[in-house]
Amino acid sequence: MLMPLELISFKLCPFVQRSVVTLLYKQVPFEITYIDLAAPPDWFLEISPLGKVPALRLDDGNALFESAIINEYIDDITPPALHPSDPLVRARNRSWIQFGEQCIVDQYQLTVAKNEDDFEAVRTRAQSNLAKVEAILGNGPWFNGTVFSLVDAAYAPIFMRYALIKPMDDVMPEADYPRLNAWAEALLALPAVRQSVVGDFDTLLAAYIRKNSPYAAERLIAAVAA
Ligand SMILES: N[C@@H](CCC(=O)N[C@@H](CS)C(=O)NCC(=O)O)C(=O)O
Repeated sequence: MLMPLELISFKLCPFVQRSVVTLLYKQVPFEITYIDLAAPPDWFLEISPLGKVPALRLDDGNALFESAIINEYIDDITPPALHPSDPLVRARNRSWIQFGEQCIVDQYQLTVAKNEDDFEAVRTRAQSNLAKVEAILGNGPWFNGTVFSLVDAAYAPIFMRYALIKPMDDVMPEADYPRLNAWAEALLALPAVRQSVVGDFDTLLAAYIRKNSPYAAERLIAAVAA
């Protein structure tokens, strides 16, 4: 019998969102607990050695950390598997999930860039990394073709955030990234993705950007917050 799962979260975390997408897509019951990352509770630091979310607590006292690992565990205990069975395809999927972490970091750094030079440098790097994903994508609609996988869950948070800032800055223009745009469109139409963030996500993200970088706020958020 499936044990209740508790996902430890921060409302704006794209890595947490990878796991929420997986849980919702697989219709796995779970609870979500939000913590203050600036003042993490002791019990959290005991289960997440780097002090990072997501962490996943099981009701038998065990806990896991790292979004990619958590997602594989969720997938393993809730068949049918989203992760491919072929060892090479599975390994390749893991590689691109790992690469997606850098795409998330690029995107985060864009939202905290303090000035034009920083912003442009990060934007260039983000686009260069996105181009590497564009180059290996097939016809879709998902990363592996017709079958949804953990790679899809891993990239959905990136596309949601780029879609939010698109009215101000289209980092992933259709003309240059046609396959990424088609993939993003398919993902953002999925209920498991649409429901994977809190209701006031746009406002919270805008406030976060404003607080951390007035410069990035000016470049990115006019369209998502009054
Ligand atoms: N590789 C980790 C990255 C997780 C991560 O960086 N989470 C951020 C929030 S989005 C965090 O907890 N930061 C707190 C810190 O670095 O102290 C994963 O995939 O789970």
